Amino acid sequence: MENVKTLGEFIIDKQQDFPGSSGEFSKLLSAIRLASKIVSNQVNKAGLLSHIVGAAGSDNIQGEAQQKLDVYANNQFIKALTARKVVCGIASEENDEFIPVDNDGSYIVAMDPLDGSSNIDVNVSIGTIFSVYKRLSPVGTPVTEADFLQKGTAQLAAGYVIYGSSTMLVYTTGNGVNGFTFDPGIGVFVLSHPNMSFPSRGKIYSMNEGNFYRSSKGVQEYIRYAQTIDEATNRPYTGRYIGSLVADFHRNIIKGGIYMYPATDAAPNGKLRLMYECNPLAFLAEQAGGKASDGIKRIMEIIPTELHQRAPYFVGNTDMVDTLEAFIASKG
Ligand code: P6P
Repeated sequence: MENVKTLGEFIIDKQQDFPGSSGEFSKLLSAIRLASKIVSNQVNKAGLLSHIVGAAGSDNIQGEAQQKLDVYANNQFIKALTARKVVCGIASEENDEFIPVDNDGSYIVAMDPLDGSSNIDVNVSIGTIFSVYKRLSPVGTPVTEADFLQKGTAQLAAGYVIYGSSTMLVYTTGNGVNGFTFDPGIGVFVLSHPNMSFPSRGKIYSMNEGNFYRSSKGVQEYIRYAQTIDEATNRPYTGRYIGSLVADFHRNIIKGGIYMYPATDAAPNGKLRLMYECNPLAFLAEQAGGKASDGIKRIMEIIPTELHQRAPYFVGNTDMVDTLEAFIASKG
């Protein structure tokens, strides 16, 4: 394969970005790579494997019916990360408590193993979202909750896997964003989207507009602004909402846009989880020249107090998030 760089080669090439890391970080990313391939294989058959698809009969901490593929994906990522002995603890949307792994591990992983899983049965793209931190407690001791409750600005790496028309792994270690497409014919992820960045301007807004009247006046005013005809400012924008965060985010980072999940009267802190949805995508967004906010401040500056805490979330082109924040500042 001339001139094709695989994810494995890329990880090794970039290893020098982690001085002092004796390849542990590369092992962690390789574990995520492996689990992504395994989950992709099952997701692509989801319509066929009745034993995989459909509610698992259990609920997660959010009280949401767990789809069997949720449970399967969760187990695969936990197993792959545990096997590499570089992770001391894992926080997952599917587990009420954090999972202690290996006292000698140096890293923490927070993840949503299969986001958007309510879309599995209707064949809509879904995704995995992950975030990596250095532990705060001493190596060799048991992991603590404080190891997880770090600001998003402390992330070492973040990324997502989108299981769509093709499976892609997109991640950053703080030196830009790179996308890799899985080639099932040879079983490797190949670099297909180097140095991803938002276009200079965006005109897609992604929000469940069923929440319009449940949202603040500032959010309502922004939606009306997006719908107003004004050719000089490229409006009306285009509404696109898949109902799968990773799919909406991935489209917007490529085409330009803003994803919005505001606080509503039904969800006063918003719906999305800070640790394993908002922060990892915020890291990617900022590395791609974009912005991520809770409507008032930088999302990665929020000091977490709970593992599964939620936050209002606006992420995408900087100019679009700035405009949204201005409406909230003036209208509440
Ligand atoms: P709603 C999926 O459950 C999810 O967490 C995101 O992937 C998605 O963007 C959002 O919730 C959809 O929520 O309330 O619009 O159905």
